[in-house]
Amino acid sequence: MYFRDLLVNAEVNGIVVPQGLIAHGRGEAFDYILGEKTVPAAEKATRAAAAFLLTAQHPIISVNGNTVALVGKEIVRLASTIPAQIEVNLFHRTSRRERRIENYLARFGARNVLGVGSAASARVPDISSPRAKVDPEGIARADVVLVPLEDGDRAEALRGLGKQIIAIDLNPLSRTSRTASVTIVDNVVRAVPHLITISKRMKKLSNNELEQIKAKFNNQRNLATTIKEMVQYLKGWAVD
Ligand code: PTJ
Repeated sequence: MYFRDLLVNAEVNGIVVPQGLIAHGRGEAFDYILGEKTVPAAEKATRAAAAFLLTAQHPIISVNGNTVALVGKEIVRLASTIPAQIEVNLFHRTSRRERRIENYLARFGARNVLGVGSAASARVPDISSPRAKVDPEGIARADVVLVPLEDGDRAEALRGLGKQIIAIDLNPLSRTSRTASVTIVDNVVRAVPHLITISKRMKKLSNNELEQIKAKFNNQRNLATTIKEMVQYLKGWAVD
């Protein structure tokens, strides 16, 4: 099934919101400019992301409707690989959607999904959207949070709380991309399976080696490289 159909079906089933379909279209436009492939800068960011996740004390994978519809099964596999816990955190929050997402993830073996219903009893300060509501056992006490398809406000607020943020966002110019500690500029449908493969491989590295990968990574520089890679790709089309 094509990814668009997955999203449309998930919208009918109450997992994705209509706004999620618009967000996906925006993502697709950036994906064209990447050549619909994982560019070297994304490869580098994926290694850094794996290093952050594997050395975290309390890593959390934050999911929304689009992420679950596109890579729900892979998110559950990533959570067991790291290991990390999954928390539902929605921009357009309703308890019905939260439960649907929880049940959908349970099909792939997810247990104890955080952030559902009254479990999201803590608040991230300085966020006006329902994304402020977080689980005291999850994002509230996390040191590293993976946020696929995020909005800039929460990324900034979580950084402000001293957390390391790993974003997956096809737009290298977005506030989320600019704010995160590590931004993987790639489509979640490629980025999450790739992150699983890389994390499995990097589990064999020592703590010291993982810390070195983290220390060497510079997100702003890597985003600049991504933009150069996009320009390079476009230049390939601009021949007379
Ligand atoms: O499920 P909810 O209620 O939490 O709502 C989720 C959406 C996605 C609707 C909400 O978070 C939203 O409105 O997001 P934005 O502000 O449109 O940002 C989405 C970002 O994700 C944009 O920068 C897109 O380029 C990017 N994006 C879209 N599809 C993908 C993507 N990045 C990676 N992979 C994709 N498939």
